[in-house]
Amino acid sequence: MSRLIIVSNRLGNPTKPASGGLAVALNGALNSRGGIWMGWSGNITDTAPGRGDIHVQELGHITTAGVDLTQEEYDGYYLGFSNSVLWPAFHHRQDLIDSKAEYIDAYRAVNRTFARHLREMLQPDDLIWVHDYHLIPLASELRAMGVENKIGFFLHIPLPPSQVMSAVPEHEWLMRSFFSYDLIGFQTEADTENFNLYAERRLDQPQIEGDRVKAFGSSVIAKAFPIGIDVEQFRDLVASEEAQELSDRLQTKSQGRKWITGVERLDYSKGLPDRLKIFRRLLEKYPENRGRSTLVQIAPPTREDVEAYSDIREELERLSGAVNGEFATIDWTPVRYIHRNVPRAQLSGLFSISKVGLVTPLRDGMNLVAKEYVAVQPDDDPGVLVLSEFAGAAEQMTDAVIVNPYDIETTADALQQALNMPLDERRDRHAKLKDIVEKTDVVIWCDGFLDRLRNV
Ligand code: ADQ
Repeated sequence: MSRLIIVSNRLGNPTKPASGGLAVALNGALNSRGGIWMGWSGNITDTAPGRGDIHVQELGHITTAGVDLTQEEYDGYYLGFSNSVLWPAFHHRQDLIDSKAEYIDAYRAVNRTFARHLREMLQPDDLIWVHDYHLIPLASELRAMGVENKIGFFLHIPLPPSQVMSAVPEHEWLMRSFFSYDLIGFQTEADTENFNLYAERRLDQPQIEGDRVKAFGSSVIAKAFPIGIDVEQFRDLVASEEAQELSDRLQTKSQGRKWITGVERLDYSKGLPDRLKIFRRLLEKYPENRGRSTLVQIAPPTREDVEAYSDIREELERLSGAVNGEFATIDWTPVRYIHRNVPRAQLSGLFSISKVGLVTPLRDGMNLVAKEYVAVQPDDDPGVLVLSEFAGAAEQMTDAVIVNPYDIETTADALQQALNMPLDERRDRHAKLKDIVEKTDVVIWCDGFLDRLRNV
């Protein structure tokens, strides 16, 4: 069996129990085939830009290779082009693009440094799998160095329509670099369609045959591989003492109360201010929820060095303060806002007793929280998933209560409907959602992508 080479911005740590489903799946795939995981070491050094010292560690079947970045590279490649240009544009927030000429240079240079290190470690039949928007041009850099191995790419975030993509500086170059891969995986059919439409509208005489797109004298397979979660691992968490202890405590406290839960990084794509407005509207319009329904919003900090993130924390604190100021009573706090990471066992416990999982991003590649929430609902008395139509997950999870989070009024109505949904309907929706989550778990996703790549 050929070795597997994973390349991602963040380096996984195979020695630690992986906390996220993705890390578990990738560690599993690497362990069974043997291989290398290459990524940024997490170190910022003051060596000359482009040198990118590499730290190689052998851990059983797996070799990890961590590449250092200089401050300049980190600022331009990571904070700059990846998170101040591509992230906002790919989440349809062209207004938040903050582009400087040196960003794209640093982005190219870091991709070249990764490619240079990788080429030195490669064997002819290694299978290479590159992850996410930080590393789109990696394959074209490798091809320019003569690498002929099969190379696949998976985009974890959405691919926007061509009109939005056009806002990205040098988008033709970026889109062209996709054609150096053998296989590109997107989260949804909609993303795949956006890729094909861009090719049709903006490339010179592309040919699209099934899932193969030909242009620039090369061809690539573009296909949806919706990512899943590690269902078993998440269910084990909910059975843990830590999770049980928390859910017992909450249930004792919540006699006759309903918990509504939202969990995500504090990112503008996740629609957090709108969520608080939706909850406030629920309390205004359906006053029977006062004293009864509590929104637990967990939103740990993320990318605080990027300017577009600085306002959102303040806005969220202001909004949650305002809702609590207006509606709280001596013995009831409407919003519990936690701006920290919470152990995953506790998250699973909280999900399991929440009557509503409120997942309302304005744009999201997939959204794993929606799947985690469904995975731990009790079959006999399940809660209801309220899901934004703009999360990739909505393409698969059609039995959730699907909402448009920009429309505060109808989403507040949908939340009220979810809180009062009859047991039969809840069970029916839950059974269908659970089936989808189980049938498309992360191991199936990982094997599906690699099988296809191997057979391209
Ligand atoms: P993210 O944008 O990070 O991922 P998501 O898919 O929801 O979004 O995954 C977040 C993960 O972090 C979940 O497993 C969640 O439980 C965990 N998490 C969130 N808040 C936490 C907290 N406070 N404490 C502990 N754990 C927390 C990107 C894309 C998504 C895509 C994934 C996977 O933006 O659209 O689904 O990659 O491809």
